[in-house]
Amino acid sequence: MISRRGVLVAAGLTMLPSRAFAAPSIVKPLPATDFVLHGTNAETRWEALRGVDHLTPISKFFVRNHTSTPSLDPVSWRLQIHGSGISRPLSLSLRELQALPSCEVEAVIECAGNGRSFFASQQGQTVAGTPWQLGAIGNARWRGVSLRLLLRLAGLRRSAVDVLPVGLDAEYVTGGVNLGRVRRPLPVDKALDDVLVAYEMNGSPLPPDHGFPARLVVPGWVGIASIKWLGSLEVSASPLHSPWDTQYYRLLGPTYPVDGTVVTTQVAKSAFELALNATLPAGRQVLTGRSWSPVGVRRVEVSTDGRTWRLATPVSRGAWTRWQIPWQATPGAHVLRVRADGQPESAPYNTQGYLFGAVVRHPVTVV
Ligand SMILES: Nc1nc2c(c(=O)[nH]1)N[C@H]1C(S)=C(S)[C@@H](COP(=O)(O)O)O[C@H]1N2
Ligand SMILES: [Mo]
Repeated sequence: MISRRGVLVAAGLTMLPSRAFAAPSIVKPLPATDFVLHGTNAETRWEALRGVDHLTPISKFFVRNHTSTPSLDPVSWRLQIHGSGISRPLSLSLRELQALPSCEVEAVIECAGNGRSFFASQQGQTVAGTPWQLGAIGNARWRGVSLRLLLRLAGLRRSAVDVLPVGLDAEYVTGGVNLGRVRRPLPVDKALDDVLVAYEMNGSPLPPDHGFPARLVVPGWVGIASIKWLGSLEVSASPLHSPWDTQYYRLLGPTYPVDGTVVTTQVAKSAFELALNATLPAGRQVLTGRSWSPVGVRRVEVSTDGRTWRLATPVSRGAWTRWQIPWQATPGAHVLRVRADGQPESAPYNTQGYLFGAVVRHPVTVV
């Protein structure tokens, strides 16, 4: 039998223990060609998606962990559904969950802070949080049970207002304060709309880093809504809160009410499948990229000259749109821009740098 190492050597891959690539909080390998590490998180490099099909492969999907990926036993795991908003508390094993009617959705998971670094680099504004470029997003096909069905099975009451999904990862301690398990209330209206309790990602069992054995997938909403390593759902007849809706994931700043406003849905964004400051050869290029918005993308425009905009051609459509556009590249420094459906020139400032939906200036050098 050939060892894994032997296979990798035979495949011409230089051997470094995979630990050398891994952030200690993340299980899967994180090769530097695919990821930029930020503490406990790993950002997908856009240049690593060039030539990649419509869905983000699990191996290239960004990871956002408040602490670390837990190791959960699928045999003893249970999903508990309880609270004043239901009449029949449920405790489901993974087998029981998988035996229920399932459905599949294609949805992006995107961090609310995706693009945050551009508040500083484009708008000169200081904001708190992980300085993501545009790689805190991935698109997958998820299979699982609709949350609507689970809530009906649990005897959802008319009086129910909020659902609080709670993760089984470690309690989150920051600045010496223990904020408890990662959890964030979801209004019952959204819970009954298109939310999934997913146990498969791109046809495989959910991988450890993405929520094994089950996670919420909340299409169109900021990533924090899609709680990983789901352990329980509290359904309540009175409003529920957690630090993830009172302290984080609120738009705070001079143009907002004192308590801020809660962040729910995402905004449109676009990215080239190129590194910032990439070097390209002169001549005819095909620029490629992807644009996405919770309401779908109709029109993508690209500017290569700092003045005029040309329509890009869609390559595939779904939870995001892949597109391409030819470009006759001349030697020198250029700034590329792309916008979907009227993305604005600037993003409204908020202290935690959420929802950066402005057009990103993408510098490249042609030689
Ligand atoms: N239990 C739990 N769920 C979580 C998180 C977490 O740290 N713990 N991070 C959230 C955030 S902020 C985001 S952006 C997404 C990221 O999902 P991914 O790591 O599968 O890409 O998961 C969300 N769900
Ligand atoms: Mo996030």
